[in-house]
This record gives sequence, C-alpha cells and structure tokens, in this order.
Amino acid sequence: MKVGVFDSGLGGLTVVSSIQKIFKGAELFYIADTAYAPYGEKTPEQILDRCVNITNYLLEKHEIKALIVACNTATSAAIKHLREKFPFLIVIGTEPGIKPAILNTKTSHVGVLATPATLKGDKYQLLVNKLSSIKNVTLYEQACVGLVEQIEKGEINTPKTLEMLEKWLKPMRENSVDTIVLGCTHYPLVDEVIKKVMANDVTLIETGNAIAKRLILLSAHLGHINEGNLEISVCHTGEINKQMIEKILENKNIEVRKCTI
Ligand code: DGN
Repeated sequence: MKVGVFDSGLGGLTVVSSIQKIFKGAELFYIADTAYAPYGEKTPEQILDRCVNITNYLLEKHEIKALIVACNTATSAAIKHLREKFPFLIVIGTEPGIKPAILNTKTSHVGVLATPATLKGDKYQLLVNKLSSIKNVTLYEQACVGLVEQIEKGEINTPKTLEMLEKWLKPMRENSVDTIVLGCTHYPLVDEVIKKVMANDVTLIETGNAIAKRLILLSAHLGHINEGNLEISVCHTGEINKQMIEKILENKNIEVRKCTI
C-alpha cells in the first residue's frame, strides 16, 4: 500500500511516526517541502500550487494510492481542491482536534495553538461553529508565528522557544485551560516544553493517531501485503536536520534524499 505524506518541513513526520506504530503494511513516501516552509505565511494560492505539484510528483514517481496532507495549514488551503483534482486517490487531511478537546475539558477552557493561516482559514471557523453546540467552551486561540521555524532548526528546549511559548501560554495558564489542541503537526515536537510552561496536568491533543486509524479504515479494501517501508525526500538545498528526523522517528537508520519538485 503506497502512501504519500507531505508537510512544509519535518513536522509531518509526527504523523508518519503514528502511522508506523499501528499500520505495518504502509509503504510511506514522505516529502518535506522545506524549501517552501513555512506554509503558514504563504497565500492559499501559493500553498495550493505546492500541494498539486507534490501530489503529481508522488503519483508519477511512486504511484501512490493514498495521500496524507500532514499539515493543518495545507489542509485548510487545499484539501477540497486536491479531492476534486485527484478523485481516484484516498486523500486524508489534518485538522485541529477541537472535538476531542471539547469532550476532554473539565474547566471548559480550551487552548488552540496553530499557524496564522490555519486560524484565519474558513475551514477552521466552520469546524468551530459546527462544534459549538456540543458544549459551551471558551477557546483561547493563539497563532504561533515563528514556532515552526524554531522547530525546523531543532531549537526545541532553547531559551528563545521557551520565551515564545511562555508569552503565548500565559493567558491559558492564568485562565485554567486544561486542554490544548496542537493545531500544527510540528507542535507535538515541543510537547514537553508546553507541559513545562503550563505547570499543570494539561492534556495535549494531537492528530497523528486519528489520521493513522483513518488511513487503515479507508484503505482496508486495497489489501496490505507488503512489509512497510519509509522513504524521506527533502525539497531543500541546505543542510538536512538528520538528527531531528532520527529523534522524531526513534530510528537511527533512516535514509534521507534530496529532491526538486
Ligand atoms: N506542520 C504545518 C501545519 O500543521 O500547519 C506547519 C505549516 C507551516 O509551514 N507553517
């Protein structure tokens, strides 16, 4: 079962990691579109353009049967169009786990961390409106400008990252937020720092597991007979952060190639 996965950088590997844990028959082809990161500050048209080019590349080179947009920002800008343009593909997007957060919170105060593009997108607003009838919850939304870049540089527990998170999380900590939605696939990589700053037993909601389960469900009819495999390609001319990749996937034997799309 050949599955293409992509993100604007290494963040989508958090989704790959979840898939590898429960779907052993997936042959994964991951594209880290680092040259165009961060998507969060691009226009919807620019993001859509990249998504279409990457999908065409994955289809031509690897004949994928399913595509995972492992990026909230790209899902918001492009998922509808990708489903229309590639109707023969299983296309799975990523969206902030607002529903599990609403169901989890005891204080009815929920934090949402995401990129500016995700929070501004119609898709996010529709999701929030749709879920507002479940329970009356106050949302503390925070656009984390610059956090993706920090993570891509491997600056996880550095004073600058800590300072950024301290500023964004302070209102949440002071208002009894007990559940925070990680609305960007990069953010699980700073989960420990977020917990440290919150200084309470905050629950963090990420989406990798839900995506992995959805992939298994939607692809069941295709049969999964192979062993599973992972190939990582990075669209980037600079140095590749191999250490970060190994850390996310808890594996030191990963081959990483460069590609141009
Ligand atoms: N991992 C992407 C997301 O989930 O939105 C980051 C997007 C970006 O490049 N800022």
